Amino acid sequence: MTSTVTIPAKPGPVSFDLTKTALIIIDMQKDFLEKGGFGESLGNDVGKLFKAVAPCKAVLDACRNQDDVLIIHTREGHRPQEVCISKHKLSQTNNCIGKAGAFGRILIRGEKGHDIIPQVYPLESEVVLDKPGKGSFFATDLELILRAQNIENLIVCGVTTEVCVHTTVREANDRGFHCLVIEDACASYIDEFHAAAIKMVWAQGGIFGNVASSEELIKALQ
Ligand code: TIU
Repeated sequence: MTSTVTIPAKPGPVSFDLTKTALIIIDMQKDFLEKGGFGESLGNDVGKLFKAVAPCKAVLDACRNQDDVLIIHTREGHRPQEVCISKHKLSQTNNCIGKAGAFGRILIRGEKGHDIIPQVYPLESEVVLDKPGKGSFFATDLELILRAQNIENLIVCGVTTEVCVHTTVREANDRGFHCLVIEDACASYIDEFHAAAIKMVWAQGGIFGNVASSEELIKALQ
């Protein structure tokens, strides 16, 4: 039985076989979305990311209703021993990692702030991928999981658009995965970076992939 859906998108529609499709939700963690975490420590207005929560939840629910779609949640963070922090330590402004924040040590695995916000909390059956970098493929078993499940297409949501979402999409594109980025289910602390990052995905004939709205995707899945 084929379960192919066609989704209107920029720069053109995409047809995805849902048995070969994964939803990947990037870093919807308290450390990025709530006050006192990593995002705020970098000087950002974390409230800006909240726009993405409802669309992200709607996409997650729509994909949960499709038995065929593999669901993956990522979390950016480091081991409590801080042995997997590398380039962050080199930065003068990123050196808050591991320091005490409102939700425990900032961006450290197992701390409250490192966890995913309740609105899109993973189910037991869903994959949770801990990553030490911006991209979801670097130093993780994501590619192994996707190849083992015959995944060819990725529906991508999460934060922030120009950092971890973009890095993941670029890594995925080079590995031959077709990415569909859900514009309103992604967000940035910096509005113009969100807009530019989204356009960079679909410009030049879809140089990194395609872009659709949550509404366009959800309608196609109904
Ligand atoms: N700083 C920023 O915009 N983002 C990150 O550090 N990580 C993610 O995007 N998840």
